[in-house]
Amino acid sequence: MANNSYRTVYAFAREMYPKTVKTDIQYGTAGFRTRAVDLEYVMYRMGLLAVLRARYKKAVIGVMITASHNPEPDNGVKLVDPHGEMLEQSWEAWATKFANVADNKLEDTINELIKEYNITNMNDRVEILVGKDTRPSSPHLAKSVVDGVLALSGKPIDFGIVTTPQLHYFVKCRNTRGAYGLPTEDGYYKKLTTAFKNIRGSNFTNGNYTNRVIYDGANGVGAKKVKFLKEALQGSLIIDMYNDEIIGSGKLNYLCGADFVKSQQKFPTGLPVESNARCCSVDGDADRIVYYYLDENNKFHLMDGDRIATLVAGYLQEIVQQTGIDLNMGLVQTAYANGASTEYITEKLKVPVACVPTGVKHLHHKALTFDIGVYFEANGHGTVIFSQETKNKLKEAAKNNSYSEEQRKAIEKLQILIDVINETVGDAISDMLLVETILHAKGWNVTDWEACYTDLPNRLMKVTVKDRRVIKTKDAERICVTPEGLQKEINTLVSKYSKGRAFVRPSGTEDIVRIYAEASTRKETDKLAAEVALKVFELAGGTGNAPEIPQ
Ligand code: NG1
Ligand code: ZN
Repeated sequence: MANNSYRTVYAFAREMYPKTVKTDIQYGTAGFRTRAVDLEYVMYRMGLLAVLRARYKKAVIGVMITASHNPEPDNGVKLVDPHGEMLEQSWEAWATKFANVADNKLEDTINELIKEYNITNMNDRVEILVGKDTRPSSPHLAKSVVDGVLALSGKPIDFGIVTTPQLHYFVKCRNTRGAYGLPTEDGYYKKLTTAFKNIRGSNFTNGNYTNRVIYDGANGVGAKKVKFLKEALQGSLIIDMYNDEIIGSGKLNYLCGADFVKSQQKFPTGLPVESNARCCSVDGDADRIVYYYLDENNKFHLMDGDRIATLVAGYLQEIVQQTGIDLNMGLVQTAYANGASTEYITEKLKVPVACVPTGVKHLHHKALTFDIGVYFEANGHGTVIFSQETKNKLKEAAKNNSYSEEQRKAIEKLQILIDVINETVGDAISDMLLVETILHAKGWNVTDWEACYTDLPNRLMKVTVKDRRVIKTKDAERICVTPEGLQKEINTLVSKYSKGRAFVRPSGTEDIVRIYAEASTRKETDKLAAEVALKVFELAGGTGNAPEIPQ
């Protein structure tokens, strides 16, 4: 491709987007994420990579600028593949290479990729959809992406401020030529809310269910977008929104949002205290959601991704049974899923559960192996995927008179439900509509929902070590292979506690080792977590102060 028409790529790189950071960064589970001021050249290069990916796949590709639940000075970028899914793993390595190569090697790297994938259509004017969250640094960084796209003669289409899942949806809509929905924001709201209203019917309440939810927008895009959603819902669901200072307030994700609520296990700032009122929080790019409430004694109760997953899987299982169609359904979790949720779903609901390593792409991938795959991370990121074959079966069955009227009603309901769901990726807005649909159908309030099972107390800890890569794991991160002897020590500690479980793994997004523990009481859980943390500290080269064991 050493072609004069691409001179702009290198001129731009040299003059406008020189590499300003020496240390390497890595395209991880959540793309690139770091301080916004260090990202300009990375964005430009991701614009280039997106064009190459689009030419290789002969499809529309997305680029989303966000740092999700991170604080405001950070930003980040992730690429969206043709079906609206995360960037294929083999290209993550290319993304890393593109980001880290010296300015004068950028041309060689582009040529290397073109050669490796034999990209011959270098003149195709491929479309790249660009979206961004509400961070003040986002518009500027979006311009860098657009410049990268233009430098390789791609066609950037800027969708402005959108949620991450909306951009994934747009990409899928574009690539299916509208079969998945209209690739516009209005199209998105219309698809989701039409299905939602259709299932709900004219009775907005049912049994213990009331159609009002208190919503924490994390001062981000999730707040901005819910305003449009509310209009489209036409009163079928009342969303009382808080934490909706959108841009420049400096409060994005601060003491609020899904990550704060889940990791601190605390009620967020800015929401009214109302006993037993159903509340939910989304994160900074609205791809995660958790529910919670405060009881009469102001005690905080969390309904995290595991709860949502069990609610959804249980309900779908019921409807599938009513359809009389043989469909295999599975729930995908990670090792962070609360043991009580796994037990409830396997023992009580009899839905098979698969456990995969942390990271949405692993969950998504596994969910694709079922006719209906439900996946959720405990932190509230998840969705449901229906295979094309399942959709075809439903379509056929809906026309088939050998099914009873009751069965056909269930089939129709399932078909409509699919349209409430954003299958491309976890989507806080769509997940909220799904949860509300199920609670409405069951006539449940938040305490009825919680009564399904009792979470085991759990604790997440971090330990800083010299090099977190010394920790290697297997069996979906549940077993630690190195450093030698660590797993044996963990086993000994765990065996002292009733319902004890613990595992350790290196974080993919921070320079730390994470420790997870659960046991039958809070006191035991805290002790087990600290004991395991101390073993990690001792055997894996801990730095700083050693973890203290509570007495
Ligand atoms: P790491 O840092 O690898 O544990 C965290 C979350 C993941 C996922 C990614 C991407 C936990 C324990 N880990 O990964 O679930 O969401 O961030 O954002 O919540
Ligand atoms: Zn997010």
